[in-house]
Amino acid sequence: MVIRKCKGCGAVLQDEAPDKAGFIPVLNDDSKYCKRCFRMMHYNELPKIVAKNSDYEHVIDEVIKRNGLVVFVVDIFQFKSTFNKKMIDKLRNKNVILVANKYDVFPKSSNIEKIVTWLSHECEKIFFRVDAIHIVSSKKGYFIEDLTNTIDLARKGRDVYFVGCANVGKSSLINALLKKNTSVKDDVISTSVIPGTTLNEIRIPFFEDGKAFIDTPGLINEADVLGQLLPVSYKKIMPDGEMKPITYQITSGNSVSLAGLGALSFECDSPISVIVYSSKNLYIHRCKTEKLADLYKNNLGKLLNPPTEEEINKLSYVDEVINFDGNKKKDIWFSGFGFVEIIGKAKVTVKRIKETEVYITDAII
Ligand SMILES: Nc1nc2c(ncn2[C@@H]2O[C@H](COP(=O)(O)OP(=O)(O)OP(=O)(O)O)[C@@H](O)[C@H]2O)c(=O)[nH]1
Ligand SMILES: [Mg+2]
Repeated sequence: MVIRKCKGCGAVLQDEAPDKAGFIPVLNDDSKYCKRCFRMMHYNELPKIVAKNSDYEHVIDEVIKRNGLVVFVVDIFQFKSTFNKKMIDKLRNKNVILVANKYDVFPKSSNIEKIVTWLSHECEKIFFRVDAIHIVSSKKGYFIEDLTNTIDLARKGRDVYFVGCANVGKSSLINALLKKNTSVKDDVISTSVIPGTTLNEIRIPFFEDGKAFIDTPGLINEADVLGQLLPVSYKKIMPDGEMKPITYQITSGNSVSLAGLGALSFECDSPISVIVYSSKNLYIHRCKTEKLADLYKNNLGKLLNPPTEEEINKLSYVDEVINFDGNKKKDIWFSGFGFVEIIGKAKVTVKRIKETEVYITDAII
């Protein structure tokens, strides 16, 4: 029998096990999408079966052995956690185009050339050579033509592989490329807010020479805040449109709470500026540092939401002290839900969910 794969997630179609990947009630020669993908596409249902990192490893190692052009997709809103070391180590010595997706969530006023320079600097710092850097929005279709042109030039008769962490928008990017360059109007590959939507390699013939776009499962980042929360909170954390930065003039003894996902407490000799870049659905709150512990004790899961009351029981927080010398504007990146720009000299106590990470960079904006 010919093995048929679901066009939405790449799983092998089967009509025997409803709880397993690739299930379709009636399997025949016309079958295209499994029940899971059909329900995601037509009823906006979230997938219950998701890829595991073993699926990612299995596919990516296979893909990397082949002689293809690699499009390494990162999420610009979660740059530090999706510019992932494990991914990078696998991609060294390959032909790589770095694509920073989700540009639509950045403030319209942000300077795209400066961001490209910033990205190339981040690559240089770790000696990661890329052939080109592109900033795009798969959702809005921004700069997809420019990326198409670069792929055409760099491909040299090869297939094009889309790789990266889960949820960065690899499948959305292929859908956007198909919509921009063919008569396709609707999404071809399944996408969702749940990390692990794509289950296996998906080959989409695209080029006249028979070569294809190839989607892959993403590496699930264990340090991402999503791993600590339930799907109800995901949509609040991911910006659904342009971020509206919130600027504070901060003096010593002030704190800023980022919903219930973390907080920053400041000690500084003179006032500093602090700019929070996150989803506008997150409740950002300034208070006196001496009140922060009570705020978390009394309002976590309520005013400070996410996390929801259902999620808080399994969460614990840790404090980390970071000193800023004030010579350069810096960003503190929280894995999964945004970043905070610090302008000035300060000692900052960062409260974060224990399993998640924070990263410091020069300011991106
Ligand atoms: N704002 C915004 N959201 C996007 C963009 N591209 C993708 N998304 C959203 O990001 C989430 C993940 O998108 P996917 O395309 O499923 O990501 P993926 O990298 O294929 O994820 P896996 O298959 O899990 O590895 C979905 O909720 C998308 O709607 C974008 O350009 N802007
Ligand atoms: Mg995908």
